Amino acid sequence: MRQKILMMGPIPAAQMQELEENYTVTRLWQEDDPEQALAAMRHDVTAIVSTAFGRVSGKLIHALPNLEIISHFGVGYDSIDVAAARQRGVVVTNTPDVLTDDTADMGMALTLAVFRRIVEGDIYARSGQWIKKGPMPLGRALRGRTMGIIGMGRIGQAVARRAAAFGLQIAYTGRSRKDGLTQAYYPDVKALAAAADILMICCAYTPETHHLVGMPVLKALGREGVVVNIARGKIIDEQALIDALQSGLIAGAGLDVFDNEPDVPSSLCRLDNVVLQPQQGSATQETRAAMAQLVVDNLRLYFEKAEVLTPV
Ligand code: 8YV
Repeated sequence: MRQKILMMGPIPAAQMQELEENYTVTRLWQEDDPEQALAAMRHDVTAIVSTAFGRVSGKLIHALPNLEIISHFGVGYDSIDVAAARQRGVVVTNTPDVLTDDTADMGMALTLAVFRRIVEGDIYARSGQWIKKGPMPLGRALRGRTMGIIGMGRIGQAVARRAAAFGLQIAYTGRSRKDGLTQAYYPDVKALAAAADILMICCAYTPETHHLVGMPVLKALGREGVVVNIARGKIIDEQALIDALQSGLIAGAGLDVFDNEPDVPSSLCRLDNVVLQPQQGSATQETRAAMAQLVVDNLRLYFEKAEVLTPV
């Protein structure tokens, strides 16, 4: 009998097709009445494919008595109640490594965009302001500044390698000092912010990192400082960030993630000193295909051999 897969959101077409060829797939986000669809199939579902945008709650996990595996499309799995999955013996997998480089590239792209005013410059050139007003106001150089990285995991380290090539000094914070890393370690995020010009957020979203970057950290970062977030919106206290940007307490921000996606606060959209992206860190054709393939391969291996490639 074919395994029944509950999909919480879309993955690229080629891997979607592969899933549909091998399993019975329900696209929950396209159901007219998702509650009713779930109730009708809850005893049949053996696997969930989840994305960052469809929460896999403990309630959902417990409502599916034959669920065996959650194959998540993404490296960050804060949208899944992993404790509830473990309690039920449900395997959870994610997609690390394949998205590291693109996400790190986004961190540098946002940093450069803020310092060199890339988006403002694009608007200036397109809108004819260059002709009307002459050269636009100057940006700021990156070289010689210090980047403070919150979360020196795979993505944080990939950002650090890129930042070093741009002439930046690196410091970091995290749960502990990482063996083999020579960059300055700050156990305290406020001390890191005080030492940094750019605060680069790369850590996982957990109860410990909720609103980790709030007003005290932003004050410590200071008037020349820039915040870049390529991790999760809720790591920043968004209202504090907006207040700090509006009042000039910090110089700017590059944001790929927000507190209540896809709703981006209009007060952020009105600011010139921020560059915004609709969660594009892993959003290249190559990386999304590799992530989706890992989702499919984890499922296949699990159902064939009770093994997985990338367990959480
Ligand atoms: C999302 C991400 O998975 O990997 C993560 O944790 O946030 C992204 O790569 C992607 O937006 C698809 O949901």
